[in-house]
Amino acid sequence: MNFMSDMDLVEPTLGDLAFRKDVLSGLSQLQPAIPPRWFYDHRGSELFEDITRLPEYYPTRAEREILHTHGHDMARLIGPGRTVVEYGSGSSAKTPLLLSAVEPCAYVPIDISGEFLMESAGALREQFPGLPIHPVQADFSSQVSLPASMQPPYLGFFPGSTIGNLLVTEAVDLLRRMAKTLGPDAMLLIGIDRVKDERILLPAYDDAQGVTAQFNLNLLERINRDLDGTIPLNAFRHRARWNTKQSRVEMHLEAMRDVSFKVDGYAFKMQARQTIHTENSHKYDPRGAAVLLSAGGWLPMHEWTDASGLFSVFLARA
Ligand code: AVJ
Repeated sequence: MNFMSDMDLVEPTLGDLAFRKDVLSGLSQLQPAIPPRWFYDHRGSELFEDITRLPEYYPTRAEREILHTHGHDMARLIGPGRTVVEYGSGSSAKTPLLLSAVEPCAYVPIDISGEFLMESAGALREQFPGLPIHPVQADFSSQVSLPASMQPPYLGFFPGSTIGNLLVTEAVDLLRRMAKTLGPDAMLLIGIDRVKDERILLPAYDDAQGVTAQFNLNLLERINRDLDGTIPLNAFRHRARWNTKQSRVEMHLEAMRDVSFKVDGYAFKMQARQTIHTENSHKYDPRGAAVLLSAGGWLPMHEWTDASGLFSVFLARA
């Protein structure tokens, strides 16, 4: 059944226009590429939650272990009474660990997915009654303004190695924007995934159950649904590769045959084995991470790691 609702008459939102622009320009490049932030529609956010529970996907477990084991140590260095500003909070699964350790005076989760933001804010309000929570729906690829009622000093929280999605130059820009938003007395607690053996890295992005493949392919479903696309999903397969020179895991969607399709009325052609590059996940060794933070305007104070040394959490000050 297909009813015409008021929604059909509404103008496309800024988000829709940005998606259209990123997809049409991305598919027109010599190496087709679509930025990874478009993975996270409702289905994509659910699939990412599933990824975090996979045996091969170590980052979430390792970071939780770090926050759990060293929470008190972190709280001692951070001190009580800061307003915690979480970037890309998603389902905020790690947030309770932080909030119960640092005694914040308020919590500001920032995410592009309004739906997930409201859901998780609701859950946290129950768990932390009395803590003011002010969700902000925003894309932190541009400058974010904090709600006027929020008071410094701030603690930026950027877990999950989300920073790894960005090229080094973009990561430096984002860190500088954070420093500007959070002010001179701010601190930043940031999760950064480490360089390690390919035999651990690759399965984390190409799991046996094929959940990461579904997550990657869901982007094509989203294009077909939201941008009037005709991409044959069965012509593409998920690929993960380790790019040593650029120290990153790349995800691609590889055409298994010559394929033509339309998106929003525009025709595209790809040859067999050509790929759409959908994600970079940069990995840093401890010195690389410290240099990145410094270039972004943050002075590293402390690094914690899990027992297996897979993942790092850094505390830095502005
Ligand atoms: C959410 C960006 C940290 O790069 O590890 C997981 C996303 N992609 N599996 C990552 C992701 C494929 C994840 N980040």
